[in-house]
Amino acid sequence: MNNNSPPAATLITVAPTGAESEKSAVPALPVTLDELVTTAKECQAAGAAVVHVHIRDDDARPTLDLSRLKDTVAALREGTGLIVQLSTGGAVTDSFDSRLAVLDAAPDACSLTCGTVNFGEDVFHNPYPFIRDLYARTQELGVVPEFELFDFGHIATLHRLLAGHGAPHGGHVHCDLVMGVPGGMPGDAATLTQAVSALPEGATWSATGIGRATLPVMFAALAAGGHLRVGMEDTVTFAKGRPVSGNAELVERAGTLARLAQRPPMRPEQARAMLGVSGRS
Ligand code: KMH
Ligand code: ZN
Repeated sequence: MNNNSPPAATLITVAPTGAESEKSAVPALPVTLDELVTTAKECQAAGAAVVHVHIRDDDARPTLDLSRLKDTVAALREGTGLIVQLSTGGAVTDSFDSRLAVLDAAPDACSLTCGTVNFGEDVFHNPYPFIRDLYARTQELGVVPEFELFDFGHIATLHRLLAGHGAPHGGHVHCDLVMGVPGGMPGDAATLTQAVSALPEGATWSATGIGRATLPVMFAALAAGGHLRVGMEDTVTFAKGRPVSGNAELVERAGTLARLAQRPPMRPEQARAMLGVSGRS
């Protein structure tokens, strides 16, 4: 059970790019390092504290190239105060080895998905031995994981992981409910409530709704005392018939709703303290 009282502030994570949308179809998608750093700065100014990062190659295709990842971590640290969370999910076509090697770019934090899930027409593969190896590597390298939960079985796997392998680096469990993926749990208030009640005691959590689930999940998460993830990885439509113009407007909308809920956006240093991410030297 998870009976925490609502936090005083709202952690906003921005996921600006993802691996799925094509630049040709979504011209506002940040795909170069310059575009990524620019959007990250704008999102920090709008209230984000964490950036969840997928990168692209020179042809704007998803890549896990280690040298590019290292340059990306350095540039985001130089240009922003955001917590830099690299995706270890990558694209559905990425190998387990390349996903494990993401941690060698030494980010502050990483995503760690707790199970396999149908992903539209594809399958996002996360068998338990891979999850366990990735978790062990986060502990070895001192990277703070965020547990990505696309379905209820993933919550059971998170309990199994923590019971078998101990606390994460930083000592705190933070989860992200990814809702509304075709193949995962639906993005509605009833499902969110059930999922939150199954999280480990003391865990904090954010939620994100994919596509049309964006707004219902955001309202439900705020009502239930959760944190928020927004960004063009998860939705490219701001309102019916109106494409997102950039990530900052999604962060601004989340910040506005968080302030209305009397839980204003958390600053990066507050987020570091909550998540157990060490400060920059
Ligand atoms: N692109 C998805 C296949 C993560 O970043 O950890 C996986 C994903 C999850 O986006
Ligand atoms: Zn991602």
